[in-house]
Amino acid sequence: MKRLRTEYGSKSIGDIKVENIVGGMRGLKAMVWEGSQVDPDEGIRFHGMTIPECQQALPKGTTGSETLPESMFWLLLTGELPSETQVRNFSKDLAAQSELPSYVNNMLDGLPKSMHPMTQLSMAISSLNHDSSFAKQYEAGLNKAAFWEPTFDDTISLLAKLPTIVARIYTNTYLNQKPLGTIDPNMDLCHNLAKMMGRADDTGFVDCLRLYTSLHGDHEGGNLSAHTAHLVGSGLSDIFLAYSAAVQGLAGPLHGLAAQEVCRWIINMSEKCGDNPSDKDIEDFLWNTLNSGQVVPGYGHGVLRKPDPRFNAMIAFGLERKGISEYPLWQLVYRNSQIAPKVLLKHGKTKNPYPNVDSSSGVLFHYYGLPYQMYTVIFGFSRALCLSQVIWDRALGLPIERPKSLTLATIEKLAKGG
Ligand code: CMX
Repeated sequence: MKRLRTEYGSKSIGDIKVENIVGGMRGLKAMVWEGSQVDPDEGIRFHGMTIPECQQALPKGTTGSETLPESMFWLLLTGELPSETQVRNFSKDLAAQSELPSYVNNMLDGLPKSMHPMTQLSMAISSLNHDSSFAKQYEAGLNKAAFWEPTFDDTISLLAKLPTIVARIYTNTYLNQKPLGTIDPNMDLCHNLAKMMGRADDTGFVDCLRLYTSLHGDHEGGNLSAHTAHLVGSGLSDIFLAYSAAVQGLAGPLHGLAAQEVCRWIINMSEKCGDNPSDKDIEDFLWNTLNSGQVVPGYGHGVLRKPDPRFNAMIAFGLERKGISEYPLWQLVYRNSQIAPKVLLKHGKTKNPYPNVDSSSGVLFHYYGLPYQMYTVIFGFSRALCLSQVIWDRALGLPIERPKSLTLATIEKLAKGG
């Protein structure tokens, strides 16, 4: 980074158009992000590796056949593939830090069951700031060169505790009881999450969690949740504050909440059109949504211009499992993915008429019996993998983020050459 700064600091690698400014900063190259990069046609690469390459190369669990999010975090943070032994030890380190302080448990237990699980998630994460190693060391006078070290410790602590938080939100809200199992100190994050939800014996569910969590963790830096973590973190808020803000962003229906919205929308379709509707019925349902001024959830993307390879990976997971591929709602999702792009193209607004990551995930969780408001919470567990970048932000000493804003009148003046 030092070399880039000194040799190329004043070089231009693109210009800023008015459409970038008024168009949600689309396409503006404005951030350093090492772990992953998204190509509009090809989709995501994690340190240069495609999803199938990662699925092939990254260590899996001791049960099941899917990649562990621990492996993905290791790759994102270090740029290297971990060995199986390294991942097993990492899982054990995480399991050892999984217990929640009693104040977090008490707070979660006291929240109304009607409160959206995403609000509960964000509150629990934010409250962990009470024990932030970074916040404490900063207050005591921490050298800037060492910022990354307690940031790393806080990130590991958060990753370790997220399954415990998610399980407690689930059992409190939907089962009216405490988590159903305890952490197995020798098992991975997703196995332990399923165990605390009382579902460790369902290996399909555990594998679905592993695949989902590995793939949803990072999607370069500009997406709303990752960018929020990076932005809030740039002011040296600790990881818990930065990530709780990211989770608030993930809770928006145009971003992570789409996971639950897709499922609600597909259930509406099946209620209206039946389990086995004709292509025409599906088209009519799509037009009905569009003509009433709503978006088709699970379609479109700020960067991608082809079907999302994460969508393809989750669909492949369903196709390989007989029970899922025969599940009526899953079949609707699958058929809709072949019809919706044609309708959206005809509608002529969205730049990307293809399914995005949220299109297929919700219905898989529905198959495994999860209430739909939990889908984005699992997304929130996964997206924490992107905090690998905030550790790097601190190691690289990146400054507080502060882009320039302009009034409409100034933009017009500049555009006219004034
Ligand atoms: N259905 C209907 N209209 C859509 C659409 C969809 N799925 N996707 C985009 N459009 C519309 C936009 O609303 C916009 O309309 P206006 O010009 O009237 O404002 C127009 O098409 C152009 O939008 P775009 O440039 O193609 O898309 P954006 O980059 O602005 O937005 C996204 C991207 C994802 C917010 C948008 O495609 C969308 O709302 N999709 C549905 C919600 C969704 O699935 N979100 C999850 C995304 C993945 C994630 O972050 O988790």
